[in-house]
Amino acid sequence: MSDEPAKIRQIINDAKQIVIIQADNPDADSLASALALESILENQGKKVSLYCGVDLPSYLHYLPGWGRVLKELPKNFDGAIIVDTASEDLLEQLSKSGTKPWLAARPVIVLDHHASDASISLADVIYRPAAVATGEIIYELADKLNWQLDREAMDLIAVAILSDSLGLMSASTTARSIHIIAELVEKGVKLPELESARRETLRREAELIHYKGELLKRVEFHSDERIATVTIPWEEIERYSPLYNPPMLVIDDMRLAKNTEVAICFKKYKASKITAKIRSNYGYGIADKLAEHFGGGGHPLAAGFKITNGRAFDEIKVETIKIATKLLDESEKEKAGETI
Ligand SMILES: [Mn+2]
Repeated sequence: MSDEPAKIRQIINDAKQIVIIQADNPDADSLASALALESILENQGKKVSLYCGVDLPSYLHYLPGWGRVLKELPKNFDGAIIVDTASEDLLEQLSKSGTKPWLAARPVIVLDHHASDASISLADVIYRPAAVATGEIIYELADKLNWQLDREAMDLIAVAILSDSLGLMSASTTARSIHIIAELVEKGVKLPELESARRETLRREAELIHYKGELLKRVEFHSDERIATVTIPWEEIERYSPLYNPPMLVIDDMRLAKNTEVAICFKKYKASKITAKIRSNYGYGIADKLAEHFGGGGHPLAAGFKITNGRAFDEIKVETIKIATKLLDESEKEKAGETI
């Protein structure tokens, strides 16, 4: 057994009250992983609480148990597990609320599957094996550490894996991810039930249907239509974000245009904060390099960056398109080279 699982076992064995922490960008993998761990550890007689510094988006409310996630870090715990991130930037709310020192004083485990060098300084164990989802890591850990999985935990792990792997179709899905889903089905998980619950989440408030149309009308194409951009101003972030994250309404449609390989959604916040969400089509994986140019990061097909140094939006946008064009040119040249 590599070192980390043994250390994780030790910390869990010694702890009586464990808090499970999600980053400030919760998604189906982080929430389902947190709830699966809650079920697993409670069955071991632990007292478990769940924390996330921001409100869980309403599209996650189909997962039973989301309502137990607290927005304030509970005071009493003697062990913590941070799921689905190893980046301190994504735990800003803990810093803001002044509760971060509580973590520094207790053993902290990080379970994450994102390829990055980020590391949380206050973590005692960072366990980051190659996996398509944090749910996959929990399944493998349960096997190594002899944790019992009940049906609830198995359902949640399946939800986590299927969500982050885009239904087992993403680039980082491995044969092992598919095997795990097969094993879960053998043990009684019913995928059609999970899928029907998830499909309920695709239903949107009626006003979002109109808003999506507005956003699609505002999409701009650049560099021979290879790049599509859309910009979401603060008023729209404020109005629609509680219902749904605006870029996610359109980013996949944007790169369905025939010549488009990269879609970029800018968000303009108050106080000159700007964020960009980048999605590349398969075969044109430049998203991470584009994000890194601006100090951000991610995967080749999905990445993002944040600007807070007051640079003007128009300048950022022009530079983004310029760098994206250069990266696409390079990747096309590489491909041409390969076929010679
Ligand atoms: Mn994840």
